[in-house]
Amino acid sequence: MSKKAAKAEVGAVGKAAWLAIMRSMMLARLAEERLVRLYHQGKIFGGVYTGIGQEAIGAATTAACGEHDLFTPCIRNMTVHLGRGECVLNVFRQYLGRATGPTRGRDGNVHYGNMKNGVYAMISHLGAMLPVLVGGVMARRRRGMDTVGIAYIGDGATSTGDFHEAVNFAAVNDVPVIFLIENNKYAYSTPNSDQFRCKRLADRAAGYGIEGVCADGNDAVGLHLLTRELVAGLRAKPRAMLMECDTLRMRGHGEHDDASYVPRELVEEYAKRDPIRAAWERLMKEGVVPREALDQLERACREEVDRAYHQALNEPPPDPATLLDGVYADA
Ligand SMILES: Cc1ncc(C[n+]2csc(CCOP(=O)(O)OP(=O)(O)O)c2C)c(N)n1
Repeated sequence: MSKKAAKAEVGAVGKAAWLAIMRSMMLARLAEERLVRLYHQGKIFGGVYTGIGQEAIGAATTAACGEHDLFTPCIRNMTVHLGRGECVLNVFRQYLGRATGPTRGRDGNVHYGNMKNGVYAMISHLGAMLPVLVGGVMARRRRGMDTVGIAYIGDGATSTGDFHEAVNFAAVNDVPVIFLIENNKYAYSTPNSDQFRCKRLADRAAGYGIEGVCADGNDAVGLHLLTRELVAGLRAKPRAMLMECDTLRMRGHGEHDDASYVPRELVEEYAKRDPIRAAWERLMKEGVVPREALDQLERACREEVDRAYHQALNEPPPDPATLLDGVYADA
């Protein structure tokens, strides 16, 4: 595509849509940076696993979808939650174990979702959410909805049996699901070279008889344009596909991990391609969103994160008398 055509395409999406994508990314970055500090102060219940450096993927792809579409996020997908309408206040409630949070102060802090937003609450078992999403999309389509699904998984999760079963089943039944692999090069400390022998994970698509595409996971603008096209294609002709997004985890597996096994040069290379800065610069350069609008958005996001954190902090933890609520079926 020529530079002129690419510019026209970016312009056609419109300022409001780009600002919404930027908002999801900025809110997630600011909220997660706050969560990192809180973790090291011992104020978080459980670990803290962030998607810092990977924000573009959830933000750009959810924004390309419709009201009835379905999503299964993983631990690095705060921008999937926010992109589908979750509020930062609920995020802090969840991590601070508040009774007012999505899981009412119970369960792991990443195990939340909201079906009103089409977002399933994840469980941590890698690959386990993939067949759930395939079934969810099939169920909605049988009810006459034109639902498409996006399943987000890491490179490591592609080595599970669940991944194979879900992709093969969706392929055979033409279920419109994008299996989106966030290849951030490591599954905890295991590098790609110890995980698979194919050149790209998207190459595996051929074995399932489906299409596989590769994308730059740090380029929110390119990723959004591509996903709009793919989602429209899947609605027109339902089918499964693999999408591999190249990215890097910019922190440890969780905050307990210093990631000393990741070469410094690799981290430096991806730091130069920070997804928020890259999108900011491109949108300004293309003349779609003026600098003032982005500056203003950033200020608003900082205020929102600050307000949400302080409000959540002042809310109550679960009442110990409710400990067994939801554990056994009520008579
Ligand atoms: C079935 C299963 N095996 C092992 C684990 C432990 N575990 C949690 S995250 C993780 C690494 C995940 O790597 P990847 O899928 O590449 O995602 P990333 O953390 O890089 O985003 C492992 C091994 C698990 N949760 N589930």
